[in-house]
Amino acid sequence: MLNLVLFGPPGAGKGTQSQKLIEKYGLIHLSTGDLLRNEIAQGTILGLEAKKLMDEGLLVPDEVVIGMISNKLDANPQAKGFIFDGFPRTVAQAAALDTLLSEKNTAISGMVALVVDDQELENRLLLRGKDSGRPDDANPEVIRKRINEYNSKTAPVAEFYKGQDKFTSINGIGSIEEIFGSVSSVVDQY
Ligand code: B4P
Repeated sequence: MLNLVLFGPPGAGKGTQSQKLIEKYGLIHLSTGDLLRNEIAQGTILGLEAKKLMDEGLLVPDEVVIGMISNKLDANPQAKGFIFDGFPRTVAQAAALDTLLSEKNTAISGMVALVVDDQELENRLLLRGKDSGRPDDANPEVIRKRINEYNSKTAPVAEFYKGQDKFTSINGIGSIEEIFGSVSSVVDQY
């Protein structure tokens, strides 16, 4: 199986590149952000709890997102592989993902990190906020909080995969096609 973790700060292009990768490699896209927004749209209790945190730019609790990913892995037993987009976002989530995959006799093939500077991230998210309707994209203060959450809780996840020799970083600034070319050349080596 090909199991890819697409990594990077908010607005780095994870969702954008995932759409192209699922077409090219026939993988299942698991975005915890999309799964949470789906819960919010359906008005579930989980969604109501998550919304408070997401609107403030904070991460939702590990057990919530780990449970969602576990359900999705179980629901797709025939998958050729998965793209994990926006997950894992903490070292605890990364360790839980290793356990879930090893129970299915598989493992992460590699992590590709998209590197983008903070000013570019803020510009992209504010631009998307004009028509996304996402409260967490609308306010520069919330965007900075998301970037701070990334730096304190999510950035250490890169060390986790470096320790397993599964980490590659690429430049996330440039055209979407150029970046897709760089990501694909890494994935082709898995
Ligand atoms: P996510 O939905 O994962 O959102 P994101 O970090 O903003 O990244 P996204 O994938 O949407 O953006 P992209 O970079 O593609 O998370 C939202 C919230 O959910 C989190 O803050 C957290 O509260 C919660 N959450 C999610 N997962 C969690 C977890 N595992 N644990 C705890 N909490 C969790 O694109 C951004 C913009 O850039 C787009 O407008 C795009 O068009 C543009 N763009 C992309 N590539 C570009 C390029 N090359 N040049 C110019 N613009 C580009």
